[in-house]
Amino acid sequence: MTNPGENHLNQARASLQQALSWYSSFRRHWNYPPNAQLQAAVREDLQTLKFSLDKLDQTLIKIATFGLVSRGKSAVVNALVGQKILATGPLHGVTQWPKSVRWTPSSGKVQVELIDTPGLDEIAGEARADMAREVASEADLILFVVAGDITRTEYQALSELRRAQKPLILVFNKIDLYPEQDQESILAQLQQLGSVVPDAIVRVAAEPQPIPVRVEWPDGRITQDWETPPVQISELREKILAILNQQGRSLLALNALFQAREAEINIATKTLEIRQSEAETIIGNYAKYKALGVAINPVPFLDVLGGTLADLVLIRSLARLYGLPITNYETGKLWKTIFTSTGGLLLGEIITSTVLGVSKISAWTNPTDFTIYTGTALTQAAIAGYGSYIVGKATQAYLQQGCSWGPLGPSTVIQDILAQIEPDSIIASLTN
Ligand SMILES: Nc1nc2c(ncn2[C@@H]2O[C@H](COP(=O)(O)OP(=O)(O)OP(=O)(O)O)[C@@H](O)[C@H]2O)c(=O)[nH]1
Ligand SMILES: [Mg+2]
Repeated sequence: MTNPGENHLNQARASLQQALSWYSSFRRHWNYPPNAQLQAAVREDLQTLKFSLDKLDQTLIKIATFGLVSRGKSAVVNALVGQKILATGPLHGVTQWPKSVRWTPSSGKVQVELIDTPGLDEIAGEARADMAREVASEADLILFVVAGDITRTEYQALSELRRAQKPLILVFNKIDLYPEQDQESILAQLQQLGSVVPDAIVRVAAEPQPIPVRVEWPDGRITQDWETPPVQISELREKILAILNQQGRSLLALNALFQAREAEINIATKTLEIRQSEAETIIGNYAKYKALGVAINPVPFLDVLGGTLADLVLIRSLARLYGLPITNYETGKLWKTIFTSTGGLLLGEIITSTVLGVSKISAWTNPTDFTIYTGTALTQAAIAGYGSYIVGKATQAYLQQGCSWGPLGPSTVIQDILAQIEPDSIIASLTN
């Protein structure tokens, strides 16, 4: 049997390759002339897709620390590596910029890059939020470091990461400062948060501080000495290694897909934005021709058939304008809109012919009905035109979401992978 992780990597690779070939080459040869503004707007997103694909082949796992100032983020990295590489200290803001440390765990199968970050509350306002988002989106796994009860800022950051579906271990550091009983009650509170699975909360003492001890000498003298309690990091180290060995590949695959999903949605959104006025012209034209056709054509059945066909052609034209794929994502919804549009037309035909007592056919045969005919035709034309308009709008929404939800689309593959993951693992907690 093939390793599920290997499978997940392959699925992610296929998804990203499809996206890249679709957006970078296919779109260029599409019927519409390339739009320079659009190409510039999506360049970065295409880069993201490319980087994510490259990353899949490197099997280098990125683990980032995260948390407020002075929680011991840098100390946790040092303790994991077993060397004091990064500066630590009691002042807030010791770490000013993200720093990477290579870690080759003794089990040897995976390469890890540990990324230490500045405290979330260190860099001012917007810049802090941006940096946080950037590091988070790059990392495959996050070590969220707290040191006791959590603050509102910590809670908000945790919720944000959860929304972004980031695999995360909550590291409760500085346990040397708390007696066992206090540790237990803090732990219980952290478990109550609901932002992390209980299994993903680990207690550590990354850089325990010396404590005063009383020394009683045989001769009765009493002196005071300082002793440093032992570092406690092995539980965290083992947990990380277990995750990497069992699910490292799935983590890589998921992270690449999360990034691809964001990039693809960005591309679709920007495309829709930049092609907006062209789209409006197309929808407007379809609405006009459909209305005209319905007004002139006397046979109700043909109205409905022709109207539906016109809607389908409109969908194709919009997909073509945007260069976005027509997938099977929520096609049901789109069909429903088409039926509403057609149904409205049909209803319009029935009402106008019963209320006005005349159908368009009789107008063709009986000239006296002609004025009434004009009213009927106008009403139906208006309904038909409006129908095209709502189909056009529904198509835009459908195309925007569709690229990520189609076959091999990142959202589809993410859902697939998460469905296969063992139910009580840290990754599995991302599904809900
Ligand atoms: N008692 C105790 N102190 C710790 C522990 N880990 C770290 N510290 C201390 O907490 C202080 C902050 O540690 P850092 O590792 O610099 O914290 P940081 O989160 O990287 O802080 P910034 O870089 O400023 O955001 C230092 O004085 C550490 O010695 C621990 O397990 N126990
Ligand atoms: Mg630091």
